[in-house]
Amino acid sequence: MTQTTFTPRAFSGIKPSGGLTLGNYLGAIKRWVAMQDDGMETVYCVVDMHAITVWQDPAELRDATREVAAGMLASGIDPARSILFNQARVAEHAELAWIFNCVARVGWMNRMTQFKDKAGKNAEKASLGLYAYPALMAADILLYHGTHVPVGEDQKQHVELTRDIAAKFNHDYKVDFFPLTEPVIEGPGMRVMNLRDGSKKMSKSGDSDMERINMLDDADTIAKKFRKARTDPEPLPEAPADLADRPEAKNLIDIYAALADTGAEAVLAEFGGEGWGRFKPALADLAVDKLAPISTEMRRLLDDPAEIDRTLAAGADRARAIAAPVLARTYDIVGLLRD
Ligand code: AQP
Repeated sequence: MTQTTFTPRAFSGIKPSGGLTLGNYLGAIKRWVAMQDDGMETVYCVVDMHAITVWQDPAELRDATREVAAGMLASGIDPARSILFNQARVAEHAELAWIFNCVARVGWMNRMTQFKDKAGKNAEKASLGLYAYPALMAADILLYHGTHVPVGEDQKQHVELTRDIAAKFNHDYKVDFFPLTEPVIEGPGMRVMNLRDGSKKMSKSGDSDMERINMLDDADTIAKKFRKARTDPEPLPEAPADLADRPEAKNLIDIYAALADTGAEAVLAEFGGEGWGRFKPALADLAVDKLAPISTEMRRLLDDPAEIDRTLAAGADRARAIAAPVLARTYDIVGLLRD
């Protein structure tokens, strides 16, 4: 079989399961903007159908979908250069996901650590959608023949599963139709941790608001959250290697480095050996400096939700123009009759 060469195209998404966090910004959106600015073809999606794998209040889901879109736009995603839309507007995602449900194996799904984390001890009561989520994610990526998927470290396993689904589909149907996708994971701050427990990641839907920085937090709230962020009694170390057993300290230093576009080494060159008294306010100032322009623009955009909806609908039209022929060809390959 000859190997098809696929045009480089990035796909990534964010679930509107709550307001945007600093984790979404540093782990995902910041790099999405860089990929767009590098001239790569980029497709970015508010993955609302993923959000409903756990209960979402309908009115809050609508608000969160617009907030996530506003966050992407305010951070520099340009709808003229990137395709930006919400998943529910392009029905091909759900249709291809069904086919992938029939390609993926139960054994593969059983190995997904995110399902185990999210379902916890109540796996029997989790929705079937939460379990099948990685097949929908594979459909999201492969509908656009996405070759690059810029995600945080936590999503790496799902991107690897996307490769497995593509490879099995190509093998079973003796085609070379879906590309084998690479996760793109790099740079400091790629996994932003919970401010109260450095062993957990910062999440939109965590129990306490104090454990995360929301993109719409004001300056006082950001300062308060960093001031109260958990640390240990030791001073900041001189070298990054000494952060290995200090998850909370490492997290704050990584956040500083990511916001300043530098590395932990440079941060420790400035603050190493000191207590937290100077570092925490400096971190808060830096965060406010970097995030305030984004939150101000987000608020401006959110004042006109109809305009956000128009932007998402226009993006969906462009997305469908790519997705529909890929789905049609998939139906043909599988042997599903259609008009
Ligand atoms: N804490 C994080 N650090 C680095 N990257 C992160 N991402 C999310 N949180 C962090 C990255 O953001 C992109 C979109 O993720 P998502 O919001 O769709 O899904 P999630 O990772 O399940 O996010 P949450 O906030 O943890 O959602 P809830 O609370 O609803 O379960 C991805 O690229 C992700 O890596």
